[in-house]
Amino acid sequence: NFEALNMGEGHPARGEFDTLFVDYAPPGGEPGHTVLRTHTSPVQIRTMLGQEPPIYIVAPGRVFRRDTPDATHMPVFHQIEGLVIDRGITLADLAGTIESFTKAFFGEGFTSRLRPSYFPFTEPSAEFDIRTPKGDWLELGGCGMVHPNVLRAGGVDPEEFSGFAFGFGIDRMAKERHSINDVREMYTNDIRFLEQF
Ligand code: 2U9
Repeated sequence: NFEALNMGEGHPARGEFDTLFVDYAPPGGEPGHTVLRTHTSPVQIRTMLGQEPPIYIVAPGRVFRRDTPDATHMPVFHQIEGLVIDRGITLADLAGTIESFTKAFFGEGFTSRLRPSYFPFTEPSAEFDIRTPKGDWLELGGCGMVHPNVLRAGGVDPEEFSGFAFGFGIDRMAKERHSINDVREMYTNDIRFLEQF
């Protein structure tokens, strides 16, 4: 969840994750040291450790952060992350993939843009926004070229391979697509809400 993603103990970026630990101890573990994953990235790390590149995967799943529920936050939510590792992968491949996804998911009238940002696990890093046919920009997720330290942590030689990764919140996408104004609606199982879909 942290070390293999270039966030060692004491890395300031760790403070941005409002992490949840549980008392349960797995065999050989200590109580209070089991972290509920704050992103689906451990899936990609295990994939890198378990198979040789080329790697082209998406990792959807439930993630956990210590947030007080409100209209835009839940302590349990869902992400989808993607990882590509191959020879000769560049930022152009990343930008093209995001643009193709934007048009396929939202419609031909939508476009995307990348805005420079920072994540410990990607370099360079960017936030990606989509532009609606009306001209409004919506922030959707983050992405970047996989940091050489992350490739190394996954057993991949950064001299031979490069890669890109992206991540976004599924709940937030559903919120945008269906004009839901409170994410908590998606967890309360109110039949009047569910019947609309
Ligand atoms: C590996 C290497 C790189 C995944 C990435 C983001 C940027 C990102 C957020 C979007 C909205 C999380 O749900 S959210 O709050 N995600 O901004 N995720 S790059 O980067 C990886 C993952 C795995 C091995």
